[in-house]
Amino acid sequence: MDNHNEPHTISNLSAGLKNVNIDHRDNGDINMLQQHLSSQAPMEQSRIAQFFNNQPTEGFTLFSHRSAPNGFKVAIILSELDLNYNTIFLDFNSGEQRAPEFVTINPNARVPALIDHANDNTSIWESGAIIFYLVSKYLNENGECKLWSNNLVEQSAISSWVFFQTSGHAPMIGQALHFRYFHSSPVPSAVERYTDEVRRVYGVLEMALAERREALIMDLDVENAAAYSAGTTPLSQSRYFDYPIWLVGDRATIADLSFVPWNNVVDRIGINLKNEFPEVYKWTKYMMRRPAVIRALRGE
Ligand SMILES: N[C@@H](CCC(=O)N[C@@H](CS)C(=O)NCC(=O)O)C(=O)O
Repeated sequence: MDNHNEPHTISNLSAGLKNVNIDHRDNGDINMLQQHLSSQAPMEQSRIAQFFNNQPTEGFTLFSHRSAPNGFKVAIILSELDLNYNTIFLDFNSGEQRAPEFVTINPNARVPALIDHANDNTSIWESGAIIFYLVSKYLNENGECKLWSNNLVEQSAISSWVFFQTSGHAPMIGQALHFRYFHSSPVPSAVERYTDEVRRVYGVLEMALAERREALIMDLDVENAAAYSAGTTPLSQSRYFDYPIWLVGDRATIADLSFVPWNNVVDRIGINLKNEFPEVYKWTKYMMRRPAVIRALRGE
């Protein structure tokens, strides 16, 4: 008995396909269709297809979006390394991120993606992978890279922070923003869960930076170190209390810079870095003042 309530199975599908009959009598129609199509004016190519048909031969192309922190994360690294790059800001409203040509370079249909034209148009996707590609290439070509390291132990410490940024920091802020502003119906528990998780992540950063601050003060403010250790003088009185500190080593690396664009948007989920996470706030301010960061965030 034919039961219409049964879910459709593969055998329903193959039975249906058996009814599709392609024989020589259909060829006349196909020929007519082909003639009709070839008489039409050529279809206008999308700007994405045009780009892929005629790619530059040097420099990098960054695919990004005007309000995508993950895209600006990569722009900051390109800019800091003074690399020659051009940005194509995709239009999400018209679905450019799903253009077939773009999906061939990023199967996840998201920004950022990067093409290295000088390296056979090698394409890289996922912001973390792109950042590691850029600094590794730079290190190979120049023997050193100020944003990375040639020391294995330092490399692993830097990598931990970058992975933490891409897997713990960015997605939690993204979800908090989504449930606060874009979800189809209010879900207060989701807003609370993701905002709390973002606060937890900033707690981890604040603690790490505070430890770096203490180590720096003990190192540089030698004459007062004993008073700080004894707790008779608070660290905040040190002249090094506002001195720049970094997550790894004594300079800004990709560990630090990868956090900048997302730090810039957390006020929108009700987090006040200045009041709640003062070391994170000072650290972000230092990075936001760097000329290369300013240029990248302006989309220059
Ligand atoms: N894990 C990815 C996340 C990429 C991602 O989610 N990008 C967003 C913009 S920040 C996007 O392309 N959204 C477009 C869409 O959802 O269709 C990365 O770090 O590259």
